[in-house]
Amino acid sequence: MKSATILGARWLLLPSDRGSPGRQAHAMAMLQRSRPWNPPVAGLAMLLGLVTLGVGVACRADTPAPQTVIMDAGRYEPAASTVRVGDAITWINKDLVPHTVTSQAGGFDSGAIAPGASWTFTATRPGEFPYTCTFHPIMQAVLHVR
Ligand SMILES: [Cu+2]
Repeated sequence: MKSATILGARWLLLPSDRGSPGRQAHAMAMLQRSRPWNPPVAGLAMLLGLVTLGVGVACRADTPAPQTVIMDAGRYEPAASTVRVGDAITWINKDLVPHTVTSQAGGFDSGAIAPGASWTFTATRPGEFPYTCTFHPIMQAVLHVR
Protein backbone atom coordinates (compact mmCIF):
# COMPACT_ATOMS: atom_id res chain seq x y z
CA MET A 1 0.00 0.00 0.00
CA LYS A 2 2.89 2.32 0.87
CA SER A 3 4.56 1.82 -2.53
CA ALA A 4 1.21 2.30 -4.27
CA THR A 5 0.76 5.58 -2.38
CA ILE A 6 4.20 6.81 -3.39
CA LEU A 7 3.64 5.68 -6.99
CA GLY A 8 0.33 7.52 -7.12
CA ALA A 9 1.87 10.73 -5.74
CA ARG A 10 4.89 10.48 -8.03
CA TRP A 11 2.61 9.99 -11.01
CA LEU A 12 0.72 13.16 -10.15
CA LEU A 13 3.98 15.07 -9.58
CA LEU A 14 5.54 13.89 -12.84
CA PRO A 15 5.12 17.11 -14.93
CA SER A 16 7.06 19.15 -12.34
CA ASP A 17 9.39 16.26 -11.50
CA ARG A 18 11.69 16.74 -14.51
CA GLY A 19 14.76 18.94 -14.50
CA SER A 20 17.53 19.62 -12.00
CA PRO A 21 18.33 17.37 -8.99
CA GLY A 22 17.38 20.33 -6.81
CA ARG A 23 13.91 20.30 -8.29
CA GLN A 24 13.68 16.58 -7.74
CA ALA A 25 14.70 17.07 -4.11
CA HIS A 26 11.99 19.71 -3.86
CA ALA A 27 9.51 17.25 -5.32
CA MET A 28 10.64 14.64 -2.77
CA ALA A 29 10.23 17.21 0.02
CA MET A 30 6.73 17.92 -1.28
CA LEU A 31 6.13 14.17 -1.25
CA GLN A 32 7.22 14.01 2.42
CA ARG A 33 5.17 17.06 3.41
CA SER A 34 2.07 15.87 1.61
CA ARG A 35 2.14 12.44 3.27
CA PRO A 36 -1.20 12.92 5.12
CA TRP A 37 -2.75 13.69 1.71
CA ASN A 38 -1.35 10.60 0.05
CA PRO A 39 -4.13 8.07 0.77
CA PRO A 40 -6.82 10.13 -1.00
CA VAL A 41 -4.39 10.95 -3.83
CA ALA A 42 -3.55 7.27 -4.22
CA GLY A 43 -7.25 6.45 -4.08
CA LEU A 44 -7.93 8.98 -6.82
CA ALA A 45 -5.11 7.56 -8.94
CA MET A 46 -6.50 4.05 -8.47
CA LEU A 47 -10.01 5.26 -9.31
CA LEU A 48 -8.67 6.89 -12.51
CA GLY A 49 -6.96 3.61 -13.36
CA LEU A 50 -10.18 1.66 -12.83
CA VAL A 51 -12.17 4.15 -14.92
CA THR A 52 -9.58 3.85 -17.73
CA LEU A 53 -9.79 0.06 -17.47
CA GLY A 54 -13.60 0.23 -17.58
CA VAL A 55 -13.56 2.41 -20.70
CA GLY A 56 -11.15 -0.05 -22.32
CA VAL A 57 -13.46 -2.98 -21.57
CA ALA A 58 -16.47 -1.01 -22.85
CA CYS A 59 -14.65 -0.24 -26.12
CA ARG A 60 -13.73 -3.88 -26.56
CA ALA A 61 -17.37 -4.90 -26.04
CA ASP A 62 -18.25 -2.35 -28.74
CA THR A 63 -16.13 -4.01 -31.45
CA PRO A 64 -18.24 -5.79 -34.07
CA ALA A 65 -18.21 -9.55 -34.49
CA PRO A 66 -15.74 -10.93 -37.05
CA GLN A 67 -17.04 -10.16 -40.52
CA THR A 68 -17.60 -12.75 -43.21
CA VAL A 69 -18.70 -12.72 -46.83
CA ILE A 70 -20.18 -15.90 -48.30
CA MET A 71 -19.43 -16.77 -51.91
CA ASP A 72 -22.20 -18.95 -53.26
CA ALA A 73 -24.15 -19.31 -56.52
CA GLY A 74 -21.78 -16.90 -58.23
CA ARG A 75 -22.42 -14.08 -55.76
CA TYR A 76 -20.81 -12.35 -52.81
CA GLU A 77 -23.18 -12.09 -49.88
CA PRO A 78 -23.35 -9.41 -48.59
CA ALA A 79 -22.33 -7.41 -51.66
CA ALA A 80 -21.17 -4.50 -49.50
CA SER A 81 -19.15 -4.77 -46.29
CA THR A 82 -17.71 -2.17 -43.96
CA VAL A 83 -14.71 -2.69 -41.71
CA ARG A 84 -12.30 -0.46 -39.85
CA VAL A 85 -8.56 -0.28 -40.45
CA GLY A 86 -7.05 -3.20 -38.54
CA ASP A 87 -10.21 -5.32 -38.77
CA ALA A 88 -10.15 -8.71 -40.42
CA ILE A 89 -12.76 -9.93 -42.87
CA THR A 90 -13.12 -13.49 -44.15
CA TRP A 91 -14.56 -14.75 -47.44
CA ILE A 92 -15.91 -18.29 -47.35
CA ASN A 93 -16.39 -20.16 -50.60
CA LYS A 94 -19.53 -22.29 -50.30
CA ASP A 95 -19.82 -22.58 -54.06
CA LEU A 96 -18.95 -25.56 -56.27
CA VAL A 97 -16.21 -23.71 -58.17
CA PRO A 98 -13.18 -21.62 -57.14
CA HIS A 99 -13.52 -17.85 -56.80
CA THR A 100 -11.19 -14.96 -56.06
CA VAL A 101 -11.53 -11.74 -54.05
CA THR A 102 -9.66 -9.25 -56.19
CA SER A 103 -9.64 -5.50 -55.63
CA GLN A 104 -9.91 -3.79 -59.00
CA ALA A 105 -7.82 -0.82 -57.86
CA GLY A 106 -5.26 -3.00 -56.07
CA GLY A 107 -4.87 -3.48 -52.35
CA PHE A 108 -5.82 -7.12 -52.08
CA ASP A 109 -6.07 -10.25 -54.18
CA SER A 110 -6.89 -13.61 -52.66
CA GLY A 111 -5.92 -15.76 -55.61
CA ALA A 112 -8.09 -18.83 -56.18
CA ILE A 113 -10.20 -19.82 -53.18
CA ALA A 114 -11.18 -23.47 -53.63
CA PRO A 115 -14.70 -24.69 -52.85
CA GLY A 116 -14.97 -25.11 -49.08
CA ALA A 117 -11.93 -22.90 -48.43
CA SER A 118 -11.78 -19.39 -47.01
CA TRP A 119 -9.52 -16.35 -47.18
CA THR A 120 -9.00 -13.65 -44.55
CA PHE A 121 -7.83 -10.12 -45.21
CA THR A 122 -6.89 -7.48 -42.64
CA ALA A 123 -7.64 -3.94 -43.79
CA THR A 124 -4.57 -1.70 -43.63
CA ARG A 125 -5.76 1.58 -45.16
CA PRO A 126 -9.09 3.37 -45.49
CA GLY A 127 -10.93 3.63 -48.77
CA GLU A 128 -13.54 2.07 -51.00
CA PHE A 129 -12.43 -1.15 -52.62
CA PRO A 130 -14.69 -2.56 -55.31
CA TYR A 131 -13.71 -6.15 -55.92
CA THR A 132 -14.52 -8.95 -58.29
CA CYS A 133 -13.74 -12.56 -59.07
CA THR A 134 -11.14 -12.84 -61.82
CA PHE A 135 -12.78 -16.09 -63.01
CA HIS A 136 -16.30 -14.64 -63.02
CA PRO A 137 -16.15 -10.87 -63.60
CA ILE A 138 -19.92 -10.69 -63.26
CA MET A 139 -19.37 -11.18 -59.51
CA GLN A 140 -19.12 -7.67 -58.03
CA ALA A 141 -18.99 -6.36 -54.47
CA VAL A 142 -17.39 -3.58 -52.48
CA LEU A 143 -15.39 -3.38 -49.26
CA HIS A 144 -15.53 -0.08 -47.38
CA VAL A 145 -12.61 0.47 -45.00
CA ARG A 146 -13.01 3.32 -42.49
CU1 LIG B 1 -15.63 -16.72 -59.29
